[in-house]
Amino acid sequence: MKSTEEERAKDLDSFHSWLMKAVHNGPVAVVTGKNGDMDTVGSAIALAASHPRLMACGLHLGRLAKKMVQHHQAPFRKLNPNHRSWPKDLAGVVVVDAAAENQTGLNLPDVPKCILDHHATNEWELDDEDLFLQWDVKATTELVSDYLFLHSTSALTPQVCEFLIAGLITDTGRFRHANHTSFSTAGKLIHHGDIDYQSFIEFLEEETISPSERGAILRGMNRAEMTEAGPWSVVRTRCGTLEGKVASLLVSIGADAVVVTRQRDGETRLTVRAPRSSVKQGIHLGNIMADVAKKIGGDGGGHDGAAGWSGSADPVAAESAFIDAVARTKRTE
Ligand SMILES: [Mn+2]
Repeated sequence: MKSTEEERAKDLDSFHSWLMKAVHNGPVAVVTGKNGDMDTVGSAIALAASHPRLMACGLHLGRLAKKMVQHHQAPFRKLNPNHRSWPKDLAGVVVVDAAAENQTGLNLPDVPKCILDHHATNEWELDDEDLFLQWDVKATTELVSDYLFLHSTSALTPQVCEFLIAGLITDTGRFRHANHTSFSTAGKLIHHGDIDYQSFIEFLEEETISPSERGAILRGMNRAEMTEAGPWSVVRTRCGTLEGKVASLLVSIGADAVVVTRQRDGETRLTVRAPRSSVKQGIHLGNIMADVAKKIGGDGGGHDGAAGWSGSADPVAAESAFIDAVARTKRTE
């Protein structure tokens, strides 16, 4: 994890050299994480704006990312999971905001790779030609903003600034888990892009939940139960959609951690959240989910206060594995 200013400036120089060499050799794909959240899509689109040979692409656009892409008619190529027809002259791949190759949902081509990420855990396997930037920042768009401010200011159009700040807003939960660097990046972007922040936030927050989704959220809330996990109290529930939303709502009522389980098409998914107070007392959900994956298979990881796991294990077994791991976490005062 790079955290000092010099380390980061050095990283950005290496990244710039890597990228300039790659685009000199041919087109470069900027690949998003498969969840298509605003941070991964905002990072990819903003970075791709810095050079005509860069193309943002990925498996999926999440709800907000789709709204932003449509609103700005931003270039983004949607790929299908079996996608193999990469351009023959493709000279490199930049992966943004994904902690492992399988988090892209794609089979990446055999070209030099560069990873830009801010997850606490990662499972990338890298070659000599590859580059890995892992920063302890609140959003990958922070890293991309720093890069563009330093090496490609002309790419920072008002639209690009909006993509970057949108990723920062969503990954910090509307700045609830922000720190001084995320605030200062946000301030720079608002100033540079001349963004009317209040209209922008109103645009982002316009109601996009359909009546059937509202029903699903209410059922998720209705099924929620409190359970003891060693020294921690965990709220658990099942929900068919918008698990992140349900988890955040449940955290706000005061649990030490929340786990939302979803099962669909033979795949089980856990979405977990914890308030800052639990993180300060020793909970690290990203590490816990990495442990769960070691124990029952599947893929797990994330941040200290927000993480996920997915795999083929039975939902009850998966949820128990999470609760056991929490129970084994010591609570410090
Ligand atoms: Mn992110």
